[in-house]
Formats: sequence, C-alpha cells, structure tokens
Amino acid sequence: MDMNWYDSLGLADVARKVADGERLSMEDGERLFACPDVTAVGALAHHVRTRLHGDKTYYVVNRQINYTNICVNGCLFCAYGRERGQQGAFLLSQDEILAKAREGIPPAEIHAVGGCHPETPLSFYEEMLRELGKALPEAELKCFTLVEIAHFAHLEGCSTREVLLRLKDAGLVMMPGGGAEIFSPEIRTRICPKKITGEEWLRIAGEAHEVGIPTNCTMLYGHIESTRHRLEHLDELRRQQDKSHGFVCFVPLSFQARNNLLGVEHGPTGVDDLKTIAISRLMLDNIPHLKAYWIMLGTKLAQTALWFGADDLDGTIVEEKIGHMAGADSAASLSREELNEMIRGAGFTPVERSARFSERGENAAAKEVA
Ligand code: V47
Ligand code: SF4
Repeated sequence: MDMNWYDSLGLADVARKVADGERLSMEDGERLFACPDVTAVGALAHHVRTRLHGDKTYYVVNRQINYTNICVNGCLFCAYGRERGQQGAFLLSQDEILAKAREGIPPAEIHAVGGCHPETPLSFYEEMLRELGKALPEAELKCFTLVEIAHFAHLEGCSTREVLLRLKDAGLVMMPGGGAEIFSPEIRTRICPKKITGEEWLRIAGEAHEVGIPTNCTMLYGHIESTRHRLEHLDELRRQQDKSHGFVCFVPLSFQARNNLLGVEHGPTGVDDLKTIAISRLMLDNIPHLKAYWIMLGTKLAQTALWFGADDLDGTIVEEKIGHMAGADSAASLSREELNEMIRGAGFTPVERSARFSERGENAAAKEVA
C-alpha cells in the first residue's frame, strides 16, 4: 500500500487502519466519500477484497423468477409493483413458475421474489418450494425478501419465525437481501412508507440467521439519500452481522430512475457507483462477499467494480423485471461463457458457486483433490 499517496490525500490514518484490519468509523467513511480520487478509495477496497478472496471472482448459473408484481406496498421508487387489476399486473400459477424454472440449462440457484400480494397464502409459497425442489433437486432455493416474510406472517396471523420455519421445511435454504432500501426512518417514510421499518427488517434477518437460513443484504442508493444515510445503513448491517453472523453477501443496488414516483430523474453516476461499492467493502468488515450486480450496473461497470472491492457478479439470471422496468439497459441474460470472459478479461479467476457460495464444478473438484 502506497502510504505517500494516502498521506497526500489526508487519508494515511484510514489506510493504516485498513492495512491493520481495524474497523472503520462513520467519520472515516465520510472522509472516503469526500476523497476526490476514486482510484485511491478503490485501491483500499481492493486490498481488503484480495485479503479475503485472492484473485477469485464468483458467479452462479441461476434463474430469477418473479411470480407476481401485485403488491400492497406501493413503494415510490418501484417501477415493478402494480395494484390488483391494474394494467400489467400478473400472478403466475404453479405450472408457469415450474415451466420458467425448467427453461434452459439447469440452474444451481433459483432466485424467486415477488410483490406482497394481498391474498396469496403461505401454502402457495410452500407448494412452490416443494415443486421446485422436486423438479430441480440440484438447485439451491433462494427466495423471498424479508419484507415478504413479514407480509406472509401478517396474512397468516402467525409469527415471522413460524413463517421462516415452514418455508425452511418446504426447502428454502437461503434468502436474497432485498427490501432493505435505506434504513433511516426519515428516508424510508419518503420512499417506501408502507414497507416494514429498517428495525423490523434487521430483526427478521436476525431471526432467519437464528433458524439456519443465511441471507444476503442490500442497500438501494442514488435516489434522495445522503452519504451519511448510506454509512448509517452500512453500520446497522455490520452491527446486525456482529450479532447474527448470517449475512453472506452485500448487494449494493444502484437506483434505476425510470418510471418512479419520487421525482428523481437520474440514478448515481459511475464514479458514485464505484465509490459506494468500495466504501461498502471497507465498512462491512464482517460480511464475506460483495456483489457487483451487473443488471443494475451494466456489464462494463460491473466488471470494473471487481477492482473496487467486489468479488461476485451474480449470474446468468435469464429473466429480470425489477431493474428493467425501471430503465436498466443491461441484457436480460448472460451465458456461463460470457461471465467467465468478463471475469478473465478483468484479470481474475472465475469460480462457479451455489446460492450459499459453496464452490461448484471444476473448482470444487480441484479443491477436493488438493
Ligand atoms: O427489494 C426496486 C430494489 C430489490 C429498484 O440478494 C430497485 O443476491 C434499483 O434485492 N432500482 C430486488 N433497485 C433485487 C434484489 C437482489 C437482486 C439481485 C441479487 C440479490 C441477492 C438481491 O431491488 C428490491 C428493491 O430494493 N429495487 N426498484 C430500482 N428502480
Ligand atoms: Fe412492492 Fe417490493 Fe416494489 Fe415495494 S419494492 S412496491 S415491496 S415490489
């Protein structure tokens, strides 16, 4: 690490902390956001990423399924959700969900999420998991946001713990990290007033971890929040992780600004994306992985983000609605070969993984022999 460089930027003490593996404070985070040299911030994050993962970059052969866009929450940033009966509203049947899951090459991960439908009972989702498990026994089922868990509990008149246990029993092994948005109540009331609070989201995350369902976690950035709100969000995530240890991967979600009711016309700039990814890597010292989600970033910026602290690109996806309805101009799908090329082209070694980040294919075989 070139200490003279950090000295010239007034960040020698922060760089020293990073080199020593010491936790950064919120003030350190503010100073990193204020640093005009994004490459200096990126190099610090790269140091941490290399310490954790060497030159490995993970990807997954997966299939996203959105089973409904009908949602009672009406978040103002969301271009995907619809009211029942509104044009474009849909709810897939079990057969349609299964048909989507069976399309294309067999996935290692099924990533299925949806809106908070006003009536669909928990038994529908239990059946969905059981049928997916029978049809694709190799796939790990990573389904439902914590927001949906709270909604299912409300509809069912039971506790969120009970919902989690029933879904686990039906085959759920992992959960994605959506619905966290920005935890700050002052922002949450303006962007998603009907959604569960940040406190509730964190409580249910802890509960999922406790019952043996690891989860990812997210942050939706680049809308009306400040860098202070982002840092508070990251700090809350790492405090939860100190307690429950179940967050596997952090997914920064770059705001896609088309078709929203917030009155925001542009998402973050590329430099803001890279800085946010790098600072997230630096702040979240207890969460192992960080995803450059190519759907929201575009493939070129996602590839570049591998030099700014990210170690995962997510996957083949096949079909994506949430980002694309909000204007994401990325492709809908990438092949395993394209993901490998992106990773090799950036100078890293591709590693195929499962939803829970266990290594698969050749990498896993090589590890077993060693
Ligand atoms: O919960 C909604 C966000 C999330 C927009 O855990 C938006 O591996 C950007 O959570 N611009 C769903 N984001 C996606 C998600 C996710 C995706 C990939 C991998 C994983 C994982 C999780 O998308 C929602 C919401 O926070 N979102 N609208 C938008 N306009
Ligand atoms: Fe519903 Fe999720 Fe969209 Fe909010 S972000 S309106 S909870 S689908």
